This record gives sequence, structure tokens and C-alpha cells, in this order.
Amino acid sequence: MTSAVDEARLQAQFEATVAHKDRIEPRDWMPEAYRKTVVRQVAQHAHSEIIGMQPEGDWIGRAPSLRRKAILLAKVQDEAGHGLYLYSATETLGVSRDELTERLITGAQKYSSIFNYPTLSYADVGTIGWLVDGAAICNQVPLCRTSYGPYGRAMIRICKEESFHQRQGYELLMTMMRGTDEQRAMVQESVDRFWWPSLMMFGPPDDASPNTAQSMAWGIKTHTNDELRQRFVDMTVPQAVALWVTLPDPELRWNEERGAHDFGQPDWDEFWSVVKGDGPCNAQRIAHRKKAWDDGAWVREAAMAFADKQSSQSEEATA
Ligand code: FAQ
Repeated sequence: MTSAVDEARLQAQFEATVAHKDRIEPRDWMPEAYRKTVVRQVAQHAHSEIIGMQPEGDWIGRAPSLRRKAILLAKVQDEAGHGLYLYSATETLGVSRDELTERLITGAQKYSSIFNYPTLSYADVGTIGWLVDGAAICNQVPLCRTSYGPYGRAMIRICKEESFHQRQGYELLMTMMRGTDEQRAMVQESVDRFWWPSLMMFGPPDDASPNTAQSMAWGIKTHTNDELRQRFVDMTVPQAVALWVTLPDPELRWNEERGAHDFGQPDWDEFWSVVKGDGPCNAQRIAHRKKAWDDGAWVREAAMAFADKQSSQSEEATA
């Protein structure tokens, strides 16, 4: 039982660690609200990686060459790995992967809105790499310095792989743009569909983001949603020019005074409707995940039975 004095000392220690930009580690004392916020964000991130396997996974069987298939398979497997690092980070805060999967399947926890849009053409594989992984990198590189140690360390590995993902997407689109008129039209059509949902990945505007202020004070987030969205637009515009595609925003232009691009706002009503479960693929994504989780139950049970047997055998041997 911690006394009020102890609690105040622990709180001061926690705040000093955050102020020095040192890491909070699993065994350190932390306010309950901090623990809950880290679990919420990391779990949502983990779910995004796992659900994010589905839209691209749809194209593994239809990739146009062995090389493209091998690249796509590797990328989708990487996303599974990212999900596992992140679920492991939440386990250090006392929440199991089973519990989190239950929260995902029942709709109690969210995952990134972007994965509720369908992949209608093969160009979408390239566009996801370029724009979706590009947005993920902008958002996640700063998270390598997040205050919770296991999350920050997972992000370092994840970001290295996301950079490869982004480049493979860009290279795929570049190859299509050097191809036929039909291929160029496919790329443009795909970019038109994914541009606005990619901007939504950064979350609501700062004045409509209930969590940003507290998460920044705790060092969980190091930039606001709007700051990162701006960084993404500024990074992507020259890449679009080099690719010879048009970004579908009539308000997009360089602002000399700000030294940054001005751009239009995504449809925030659409964003909230997708977040609340009414996007084009929400039901399909969750049904698929639930089926995979149910189908895998026997594997988890067998692994647990094997682990129990191993530990009782080693107990007998040491008795
Ligand atoms: N979708 O107050 P805020 C990837 C929710 S990358 C759905 O601003 P916060 C890689 C938010 O949770 C994608 N929900 O919240 C990949 C909150 O609701 P809650 C994943 C969203 O947390 C690439 C409410 O709205 N990346 O998977 C979204 O401070 C290709 C209010 O929002 C991450 O998760 C959204 N877009 O800031 C995989 C990065 N935006 O929870 C496969 C880590 C907001 O209170 C293929 N996460 N909401 O009920 C973050 O940086 C933050 O959590 C934000 C949101 C910036 C996403």
C-alpha cells in the first residue's frame, strides 16, 4: 500500500523522467491514466498493423510476376511482425494479446481508418506503399522517442521496415508510370482514392483531438496531428511531381511566407463515420479477423498444453 507521501514522490519522479526525455520502463511507477493511454495507443497501432495485412493481402494471389509476389508477401509478413512487437509492448503493461484481440473484435478498440477502404486495382499496392507507409513513417519516426521504453524500441525496428515498404510502393508506381496509358490511368485513379484517407491517418484536427494535449505532456506523442499531417504533405508533393501524378486537391499550393504547402481539409464527417464502424470495409475486416482468430484457437490451445507439459516435466525432473 503506497501512502500519499510515497505517491507524491513517485509522481514527481515520473514527471522528472518525462521532463528529461528519459524512458519510462515497465517496472517504473506510472500514473494509471498514463498506462491506459499507452495501452490504448499501442493496441490501436498493433491492431492497425494486423488489419492492415488484409487490403494488400488480397493481391498476393494476383501479383503480376514472381518478383512482385515475393515483395508483397514479405511486406505483408512484416506487418504481422510489427503487430507482434507492439502486442508484446502492451504485455509489459499487463494486458494480454488475447484481451486486446477480444477488444478489437468486439469493436471496443479502434484501428486505423485507412484499412477500411478497399483495394480495387493492383496500383493500390503501390499507392499503399507510397502514401500509407509514407504517412506511417511521418507519424512513427517521432514515436521512436516516445516516453514509454518498449514502445519506442519497437518503433525503431518498425520504422526501418516501413522505409523499405514506402520505397517498394514508389518503385512499383514509377514502373507503372513508365508503362502504358492504361497503367498510368490506374495509378492516377488509385492516388485519387487514397489521398484523402491518407491525410486522415494523422487523426482529427488538433482542435478536435481530445487526447493530443495530455499525450504530448506525457511525451507519448511528440508532435500534434496537424504538425505531422503538414510534414507529410510537404514531403509528398515533390514525390508526386517526380512521379507525374496529380494530387486531387485544388487548394494545394506552396505558401512562400509559411515555407510550407497550403492544402484542403479532408471530409471529417467521412472520417468519423469510418472510425465509428461505417466505412466501406469495416464489417468485412473484423469478420475476417474474427474468423482467423477462431480458426487459430486450436493452435493456441495446443501450444499452451505443450508448454504446461514441458513445465510439469521439468518440475518432476528437479523434484
Ligand atoms: N483511425 O485524440 P486523437 C500502419 C481516434 S500505420 C482510427 O487525436 P490520439 C502501418 C483515436 O484513437 C497506422 N481512429 O487520438 C501499415 C481517438 O479515439 P479513442 C497506425 C483514429 O491517439 C502501413 C479519437 O480518434 N498507426 O498501420 C484515427 O491522440 C501499411 C480521437 O483522436 C498508428 O496507430 C484514425 N486514423 O492520436 C500497416 C500510429 N485517428 O482511442 C499496413 C500511432 C484518430 O480515444 C500497411 N498512433 N483516431 O477512442 C498515433 O500516433 C495516434 O494514436 C493517432 C491518433 C495520431 C493515430
